Amino acid sequence: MTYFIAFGIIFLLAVIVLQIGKLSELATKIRGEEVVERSNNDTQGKALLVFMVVFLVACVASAVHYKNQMLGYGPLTSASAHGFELDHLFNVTLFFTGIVFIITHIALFWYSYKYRSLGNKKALFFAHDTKLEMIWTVVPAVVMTYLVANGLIVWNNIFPTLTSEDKYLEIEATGYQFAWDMRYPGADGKLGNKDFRLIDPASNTLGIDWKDEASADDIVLGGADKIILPKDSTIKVRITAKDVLHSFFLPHFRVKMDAVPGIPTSFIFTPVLTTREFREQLSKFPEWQLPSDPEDPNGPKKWETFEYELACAELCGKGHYSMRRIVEVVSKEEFDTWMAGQKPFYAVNVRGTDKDPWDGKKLFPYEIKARGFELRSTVARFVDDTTGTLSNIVNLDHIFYLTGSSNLNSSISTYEMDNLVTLMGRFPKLRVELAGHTDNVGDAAANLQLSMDRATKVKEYLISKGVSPDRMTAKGYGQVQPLESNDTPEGRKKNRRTELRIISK
Ligand SMILES: [Cu+2]
Repeated sequence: MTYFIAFGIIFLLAVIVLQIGKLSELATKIRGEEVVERSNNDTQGKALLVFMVVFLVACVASAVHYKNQMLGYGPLTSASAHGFELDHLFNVTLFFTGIVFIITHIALFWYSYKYRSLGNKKALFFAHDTKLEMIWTVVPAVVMTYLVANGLIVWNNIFPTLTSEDKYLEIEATGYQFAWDMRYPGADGKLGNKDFRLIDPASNTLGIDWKDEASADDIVLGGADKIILPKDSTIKVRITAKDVLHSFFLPHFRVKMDAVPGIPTSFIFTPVLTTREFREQLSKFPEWQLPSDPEDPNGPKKWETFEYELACAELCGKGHYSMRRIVEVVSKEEFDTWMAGQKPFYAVNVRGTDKDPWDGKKLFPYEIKARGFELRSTVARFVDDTTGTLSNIVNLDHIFYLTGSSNLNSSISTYEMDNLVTLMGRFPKLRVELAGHTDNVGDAAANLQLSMDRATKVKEYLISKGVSPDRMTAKGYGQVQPLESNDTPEGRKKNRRTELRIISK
């Protein structure tokens, strides 16, 4: 309805303008053409002068009004180290172009007014003025040279070259229609290799090469997760794209770089304000005290709901807008805690599947470390326990045997047993029983013997590594103590196991 009324008003206004035009045409005929033309020139010249004043005042007023919502000023200072330099460059450029803007607009409208034709002046023939030409050539040339030189210096500063000695966190952003996949290097600090031929839409959208051991602990954050970054750490983002051009844009960090399929680009920056600190900075300005949802005046304020964001700055298709991601900057300690809680993509999605080049039989250094830590802390909890409620049994679920044999199957078993050796050294008073169990497949008596042989195998390994035989016994329980039902393959797999039973601590 509003649109209909607005359309009606515009239509009627058009009719009025048309009628006025017709009237002035008639007036011209009555009063004589020249007289009317001069009076029109006079009106137009004065109107242009009024327009100039209103326009320039509006420009300045809007700049003042919105100053606290512009990047690089007041609350929205740079959240990254290099951004301040960039903002300075921007402000210097704005200063010079602002002067030119005001001077040219004043000149444009002032001369239109001053030389409006009133019939009493003749145009001046003005061929040439060397001094004037020198001024309008030299002054812009000097200013431009200054701006360009400044720009080159800043460009060089914000694109440093990192050497292997520099400490930095290298992460990877892959843009595609229409999201970003982020990859973090995991505990080893290295991103694994990629090969586009390994891309599989179901199991490996980035084409990560699992044969590269550096890939094993890589963490992949899908489209909806927050991107977490540590404060005061140098971050190098490796930027790529899978389909069309995208652009990796972090406006609050003054980071922007094209993501080009086939040509990796990168950007190095250092966040200097956590999300919390940036919100505090915003909270000091009245514009950010308004409710973030205008419908809910008592709800959270704008500064409270502020988030850094990643956007795509290349119009890449109809879902372009949905490439927005929230970025959160936290302290280094919080970042490390967050990182420790992330599950490597390989461990969750690849290990043991038909895409796993290691056939599920490889533990990576970070996992061996983590497993050793897990074993030791479980035992430490038991040793320190005074309530007597904790179980004395630890399942050694990383020890595998060949089917029907006491021979060990994978190198993972060796790592698990090496961790046991460390454990026995760490807790010198510990006396343990190594308990073997089987599933119910086959003959019970044979299973009892097999479980005994398996437990003995582990004991012998520990003895060979220097653990005293007096501290360990090996015992086979056969198939009589299943953990789960033997009716399913998963259940049977769980029942075939070796346990560490703590006898005294
Ligand atoms: Cu895009």
